[in-house]
Amino acid sequence: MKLQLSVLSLFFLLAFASCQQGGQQIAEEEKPKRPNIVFMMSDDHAYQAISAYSNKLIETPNIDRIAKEGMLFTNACVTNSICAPSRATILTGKHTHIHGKIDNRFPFDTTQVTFPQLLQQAGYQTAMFGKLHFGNNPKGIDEFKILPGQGQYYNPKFFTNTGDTTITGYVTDIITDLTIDWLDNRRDEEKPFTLFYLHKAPHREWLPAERHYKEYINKTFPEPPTLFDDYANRGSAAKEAEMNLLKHMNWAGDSKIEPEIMEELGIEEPSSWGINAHVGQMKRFTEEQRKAWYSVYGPMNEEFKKNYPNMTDEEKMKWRYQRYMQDYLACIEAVDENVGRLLDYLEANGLKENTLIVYTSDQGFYLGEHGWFDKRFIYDESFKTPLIVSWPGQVEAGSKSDIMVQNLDFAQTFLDVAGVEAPADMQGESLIPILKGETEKWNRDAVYYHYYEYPAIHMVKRHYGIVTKEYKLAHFYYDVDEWELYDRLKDPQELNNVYNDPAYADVVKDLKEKLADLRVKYKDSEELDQKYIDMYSESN
Ligand code: SGN
Ligand code: CA
Repeated sequence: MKLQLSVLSLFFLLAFASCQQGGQQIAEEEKPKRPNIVFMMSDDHAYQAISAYSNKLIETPNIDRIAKEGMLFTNACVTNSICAPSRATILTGKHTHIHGKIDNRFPFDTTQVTFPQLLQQAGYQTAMFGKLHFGNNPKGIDEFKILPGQGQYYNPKFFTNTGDTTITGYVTDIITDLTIDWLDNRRDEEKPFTLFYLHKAPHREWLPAERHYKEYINKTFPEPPTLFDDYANRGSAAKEAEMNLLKHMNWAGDSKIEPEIMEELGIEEPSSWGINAHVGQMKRFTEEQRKAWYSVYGPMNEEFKKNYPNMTDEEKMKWRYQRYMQDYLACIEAVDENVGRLLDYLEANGLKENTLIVYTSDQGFYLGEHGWFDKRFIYDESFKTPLIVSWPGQVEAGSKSDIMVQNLDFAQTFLDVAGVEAPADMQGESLIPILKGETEKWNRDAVYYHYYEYPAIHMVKRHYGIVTKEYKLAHFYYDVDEWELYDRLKDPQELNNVYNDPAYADVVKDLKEKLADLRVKYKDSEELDQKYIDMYSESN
């Protein structure tokens, strides 16, 4: 009898257990899987060079795929248009005066919380490949392979969790290989993931992949209407900035003119490192890579040598613009091809449905507008940044938003996607309401900007400002005290500073108040401006 009972109870026990298990299984299947996040960012990728924004310069069919499947932001911008500060803002969700990485040189206080740490703690698998340029290794990342500092285009070195490694080949292709290798071999299928796919290209000195040399060196691109800007009707900052294609771009380092030819022609490099950068680059090449380079860039040099003595300044400027665009856009071509490779991988492996994909840059860039290259200014081409986001089933395919969003908002957006509560001291807003078309939940209509790195390379003066869809008000300080106001709707090229125009007196008054409020809201102040000036002088 005893035995009979225990057999019976064992039977019930087993039946109960299996029933329980089945229930749990159903519950788990029903529980929606947390979305993956793929954050793609290129360095210095101007929105003018993405065909989803404008196809005047280049077709980028693969980056455009993200726009076709998701949302294109036409008014996305940064808080401080320079690399490392922007990256620190993205990771911390804070303005640069709060996280303290105000420029490329200041160190980042690594005790601060960055969003990957929070995602990792919440059970996300995290990985990062490419250019971080942050001064430190990332925290909260399970596996990383990042370029030291600015990184190299050819045969680059990488820092990894386990030591250094140098890989032969072209950086944009290698970063993609590393990314796909991780997805293929070390992704934990049990966990959602956050993947950082970070290109060095198209950062200066714009070295294309070998396969694009020939095609691009023969191309001619339309000139921007402000290529010969004389900076009239603006303040001293635009006039004094050292970003002019003719005057400040390096002939060897940037335009790829051989130092011997420069010497023969009596051309001097505007900055001392230009020649070294070029010579160093040529030395990095393998014998085969060097041959391929000279087979295309050699004849270009010969042609230049022949023509230069008879060129007017205007012709030189035009030539430099074309030379610049040929290399810059060839770099983008490789980025686009590789974005396509990664998207194909995600698609082929069923990883697109439940994944939020972002394509962005660490800031905008001048492609000859105002006669410039580089960034830094609050003016549109550097202030605005490309931002394209897809998330199947959540974001309407082919949608657009002109809401003023910032890189400040990324951290909270990703935490929101993952269902993780953002720390209260983050200063952005989750973009999820905008992405889901619930724009009535969004009420920010002005953004704050503050640039610091001065005096330094490119000599763009310190300034802060407020930007709305209609206006831009900026205060340049430190060695000047100048205000500029632009009417963004009437003067999209920002050629006329109307700060002193009586017709705009009310606008100025109103924006100055709003700017003061923003400085309070984001905890910026004259004391902080001064503190950063003092710290800067001490570090020099
Ligand atoms: C380098 C570049 C500059 C560029 C900064 C910052 N010169 O110094 O043109 O503005 O980086 O760029 S280079 O000749 O050394 O390339 S950032 O993207 O890292 O902020
Ligand atoms: Ca950059």
